[in-house]
Amino acid sequence: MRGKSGTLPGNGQARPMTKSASAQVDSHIPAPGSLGTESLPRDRCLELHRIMVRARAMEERMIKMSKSGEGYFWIGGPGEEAFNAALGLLIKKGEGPDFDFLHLHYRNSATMVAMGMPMIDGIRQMAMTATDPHSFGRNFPGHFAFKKWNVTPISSVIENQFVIAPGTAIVQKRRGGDAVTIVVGGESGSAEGDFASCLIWSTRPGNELPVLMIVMNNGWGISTPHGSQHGAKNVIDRGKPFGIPGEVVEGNDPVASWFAIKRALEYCRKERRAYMLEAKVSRLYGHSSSSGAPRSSDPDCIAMFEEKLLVQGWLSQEAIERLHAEAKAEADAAAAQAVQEEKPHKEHVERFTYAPSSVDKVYPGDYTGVPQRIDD
Ligand SMILES: Cc1ncc(C[n+]2csc(CCOP(=O)(O)OP(=O)(O)O)c2C)c(N)n1
Repeated sequence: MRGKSGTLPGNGQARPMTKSASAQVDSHIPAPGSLGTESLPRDRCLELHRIMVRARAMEERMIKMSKSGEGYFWIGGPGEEAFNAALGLLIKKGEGPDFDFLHLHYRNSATMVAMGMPMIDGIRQMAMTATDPHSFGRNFPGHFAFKKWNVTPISSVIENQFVIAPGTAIVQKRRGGDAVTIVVGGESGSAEGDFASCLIWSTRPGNELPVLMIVMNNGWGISTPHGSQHGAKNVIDRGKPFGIPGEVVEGNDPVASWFAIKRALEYCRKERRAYMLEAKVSRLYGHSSSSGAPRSSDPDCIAMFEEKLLVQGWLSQEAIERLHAEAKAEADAAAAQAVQEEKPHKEHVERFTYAPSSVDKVYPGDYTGVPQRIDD
């Protein structure tokens, strides 16, 4: 089947193709370099594109909030949408050890959107509202925490997720099944000892763990170029002495990312061992609002994917513009609503500091004060 046209909700009419254009395209978009052996069909490509556009619109509205006083500090994921959208769709989503555990970093917004997070929930964190389901308005934006999907709290102290991840993977290994632990961080953070701890704990002989270690390589650690600090050619090379297979993927391409993530997850699910992925990505608005969040000249994964969708004839220029406008309107409406919502109260500051425990006598509940003396 060649150049199939049609509509998807919100995607508008596909552009009618000329004969010569239809001769050049197929019903799938191939991953670059795969010689067509790995390709995704139209509906999946349009789904990925729509997630990427909505995640970008959410983040751009949040950047605006950081400048307008509707929020303060901003950090987030523009430039990582292609890889993160694919990741979100490939996760075995749910709560508890039979589902994938996610130890994400602060640029994973498109993963959360792909998993089904409503835009307003990301924006609520930016607006610091009590209704923010991730931190009740008490953390930076992009610092998701969502128990129902095994999204463990994201920390702004970089890389500690890599030393926590083996913990959930140990539980999954003991339990059996095919659920895995996925841990994500930046390439600069991989210089931290926590990254080395993950390599060691994931590969102890006889105790190998189903951990997918993902390094999002945007080439920068705030203002320090990666190349000036790391002697290894690729970050994944650091897994080799531990017997961890790995792959470097063009993270700006959603199709290449899809197949690399799929391969990695299949390995971890089946072999119950660690795998490493390094995604080359862009950083489109600098490190954070602290550097003004200016738009960079890095390649834009959305624009690049749209060129392919146009060639396929799956979206017209008008349909693309309409999609962006719809996403922007959704983000604007979410921001307008979020800023009206309840703010946290001072008595909320220490809530949910500790999880309730049925076995801990000292801190049995959500501990928010000095423990009482226990008399046996
Ligand atoms: C333990 C720790 N050290 C330093 C910092 C300050 N810091 C915040 S982000 C960052 C750079 C992170 O770069 P990278 O890991 O490549 O991720 P990126 O932000 O580029 O996605 C640093 C050094 C921190 N938050 N935590």
